[in-house]
Amino acid sequence: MRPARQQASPQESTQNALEVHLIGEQFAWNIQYPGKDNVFGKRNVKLVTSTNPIGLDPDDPAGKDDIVTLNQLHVELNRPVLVRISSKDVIHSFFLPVMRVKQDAIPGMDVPIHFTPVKADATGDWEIACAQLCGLGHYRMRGQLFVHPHDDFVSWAAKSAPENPATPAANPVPEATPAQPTTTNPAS
Ligand SMILES: [Cu+2]
Repeated sequence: MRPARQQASPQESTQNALEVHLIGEQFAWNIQYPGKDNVFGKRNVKLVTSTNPIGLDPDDPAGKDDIVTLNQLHVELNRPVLVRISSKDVIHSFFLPVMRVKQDAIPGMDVPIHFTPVKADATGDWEIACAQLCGLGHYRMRGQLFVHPHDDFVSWAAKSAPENPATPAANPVPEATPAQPTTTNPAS
């Protein structure tokens, strides 16, 4: 099969690139986009919660418009993509078979890789795999790559922009409801 990416020098490949941060965790890929202002909000591992998986700093104005997705990497056709890869816990490996791209995701490191998609596909059939045996849930650590023509990418970004700028995560996990009191009143 012909690869769905083009070969180019690093300089060519990162001009006008769409830059995203990809943060691996057991067992998912978190993806941060800089949003309309094109500036990434600061991240702090101490701020990581179930609703803020990448630890986006709520006090940083640059992060208010950031888009955070879970296991879904959306990119633009014919536009270079620069992915900065890191991990929250153990060593994972970001693997995009269709782009012939593979790079370890290492805690404490921020590793750039780039590719330019030259075929569009919005079916979700293009897999993001983890190519490092990273724990018991390794088998379910997979995502999808979507390559959109320019206009579709713009509308995806508009649709995915945080409606409430105070909510950093696009895929919040609901907090558990507090348990009901179990004490009984002996007088009743
Ligand atoms: Cu993994």
